Amino acid sequence: MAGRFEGKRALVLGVANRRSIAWAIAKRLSDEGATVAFTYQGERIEKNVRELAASVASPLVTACDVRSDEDLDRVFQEVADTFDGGLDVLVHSVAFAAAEDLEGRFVDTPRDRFWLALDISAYSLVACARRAEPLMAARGGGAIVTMTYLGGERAVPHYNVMGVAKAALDSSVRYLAWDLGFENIRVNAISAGPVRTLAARSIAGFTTMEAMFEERAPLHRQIDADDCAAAAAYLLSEEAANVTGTTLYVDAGYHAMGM
Ligand code: NAD
Ligand code: 0WE
Repeated sequence: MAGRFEGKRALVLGVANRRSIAWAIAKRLSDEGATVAFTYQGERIEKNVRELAASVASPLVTACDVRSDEDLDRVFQEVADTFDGGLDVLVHSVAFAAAEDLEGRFVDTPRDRFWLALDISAYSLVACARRAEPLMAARGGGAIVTMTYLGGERAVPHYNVMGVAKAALDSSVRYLAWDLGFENIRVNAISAGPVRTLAARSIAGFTTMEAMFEERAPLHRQIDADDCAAAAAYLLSEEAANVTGTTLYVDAGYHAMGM
């Protein structure tokens, strides 16, 4: 494939396995010439991520729990050491809410689990962007992409506290775009339709939701992780040089409908 990312250095957070949206994006960046560093959340998925990373000759695979400032400080230090103090691309594809909060009623969300979901799913983007800023500024600019979902703008039954977290994430994209624009760093989101990943498969009623999606979306078909990767590659490339603070919907048109 033509090398839109030849000579570019990327950091990807959020690969759990080969189905992860983050993996599709990382593979696409690598296929187009990027060198890609990875983080993984815990020992449980370390082997998966190391194998995937090795297949794209990644120079850095390191642990990162985005709730930990110490982890984040270490990760960005390792990235600086690996990439000679520079970073061009950051992919944030991380979200978490307690399983029980994606089943019951939103009104029952307790305080600690509300903040857990917002910490991992929204604040983590801000925490990463702040640490990426000097590394991207050293390269004359950069681009950041995060993954969001329509449930942050509309009430999607059972998405619950994750929807509130996505609303905070979406707004963070706009404020980060303003702050980091001074350094020629762009910040955008991709709003994806349902994709059968690890994070989605365990969700009760996911199959019913897919059927409803296919019926109501203008294109009457599912989207996949590679569709997200194509959109991410665009937003992260020079072709999107004047695109920042926005959301690109990769959802077969579902968001455009009122019925
Ligand atoms: P996934 O399970 O493959 O990815 C989620 C990732 O979040 C995992 O790699 C997991 O390790 C990571 N994570 C969770 N808690 C973490 C923590 N404390 N520290 C570091 N990492 C942590 O599932 P996915 O569907 O690829 O999800 C990626 C992103 O895409 C998420 O932001 C999700 O909200 C978003 N998204 C998914 C869909 C979908 O239908 N699958 C649709 C729209 C948006
Ligand atoms: O963002 C997501 C899912 C994110 C997610 C998934 C899990 C499952 C396992 C966050 N935390 C957890 N915690 C777990 O313990 N999506 C956009 C996919 C998704 O999730 C839904 C959806 C859709 C779509 C939940 C309810 C309704 C629709």
